[in-house]
Amino acid sequence: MTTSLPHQADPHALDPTDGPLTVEELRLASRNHALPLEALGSDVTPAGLHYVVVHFDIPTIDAGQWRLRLGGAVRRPLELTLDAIRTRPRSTIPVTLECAGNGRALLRPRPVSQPWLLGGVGTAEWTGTPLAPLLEEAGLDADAVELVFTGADHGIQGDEEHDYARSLPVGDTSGAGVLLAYEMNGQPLPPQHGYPLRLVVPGWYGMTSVKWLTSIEAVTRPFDGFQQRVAYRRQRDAEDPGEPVSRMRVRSLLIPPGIPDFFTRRRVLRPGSTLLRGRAWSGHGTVERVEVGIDGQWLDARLHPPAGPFAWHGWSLEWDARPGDHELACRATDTTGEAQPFAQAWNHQGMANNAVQRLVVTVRG
Ligand SMILES: Nc1nc2c(c(=O)[nH]1)N[C@H]1C(S)=C(S)[C@@H](COP(=O)(O)O)O[C@H]1N2
Ligand SMILES: [Mo]
Repeated sequence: MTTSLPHQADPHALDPTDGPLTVEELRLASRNHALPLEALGSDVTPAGLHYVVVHFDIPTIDAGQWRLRLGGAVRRPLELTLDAIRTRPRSTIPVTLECAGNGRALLRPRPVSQPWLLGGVGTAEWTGTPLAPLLEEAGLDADAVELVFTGADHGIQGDEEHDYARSLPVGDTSGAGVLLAYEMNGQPLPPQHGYPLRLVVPGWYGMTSVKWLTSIEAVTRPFDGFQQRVAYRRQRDAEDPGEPVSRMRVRSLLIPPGIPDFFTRRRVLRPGSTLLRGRAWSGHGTVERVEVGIDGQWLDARLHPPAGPFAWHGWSLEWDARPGDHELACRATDTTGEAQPFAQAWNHQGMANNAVQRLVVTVRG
């Protein structure tokens, strides 16, 4: 089936061309690594291939001394050891997390921050205890509106010194799958992923899933910490208060087929039958369609069932590759009817860019 979706041949679509990267971007990029796109091949991403974002420094935490405090607007404040958390009801859930800044470096002009191309995403099996029963035990006050989750990491951003902290409306904290996680893929959390305990909020961009969790505080007014009030907003410019980002927009990615050139990463493949594969996810509803564009001709890919309700779908499409250069693209649509845009609306922080991925490959015999 061919549809009339636009074809924008742009062989340089993946090159951030808005000037050279700054040394600050290089420093961030070498700390915060991406998922190599070939790792989209597995349902569950090995921990070492999962993307990482750390705003400040990775804290060193002695799990024996560590405590989780649950307080604020609650009737029975709690203080829990890691052992106490580990003996609570336990669930394991595969969850796709994506950084809200994924795709930032593809915007022009390029917003200067962690310069993600496309790999700010991954799916891990998180094991932990569901948050909702713990909140019931603590007994939220009737006027609690949000929970504030605070991490042990501390630093300065936008001239404000703070602990990394994010809030979630009370209504979103009891969702199925909201976990206090102490294992990733069956192992204790690695230091960079939040050891000994992190929050995991399925469906939301990654900033919500606070790592190195030390406290949960129920508040009766919306939280106005830096990571809430200033960061993670879609703004026209620095002065615009903008809109907060929350759930992940529908997105799909293609595993670059064939073999890469070392330096340019340009792809080369042999002619003939080629299985194009990738992943698709959405924090709104679920993915119901993935189309693959081959030189502007769009075909429906086969959607594979996800490993769980909060994990990405696999997709695949058989392609008879003919010699020459070809532009490949993929585009997902979710059950709310949202589809990926062909070009992203620019915003100041480079948030929530879910534009269609494009890749030019060379087929040669
Ligand atoms: N305490 C703390 N939690 C944090 C962060 C952080 O810097 N500090 N980064 C957030 C962001 S922006 C993302 S995208 C995810 C990344 O999780 P990961 O590194 O396990 O992939 O963690 C979130 N939780
Ligand atoms: Mo992020």
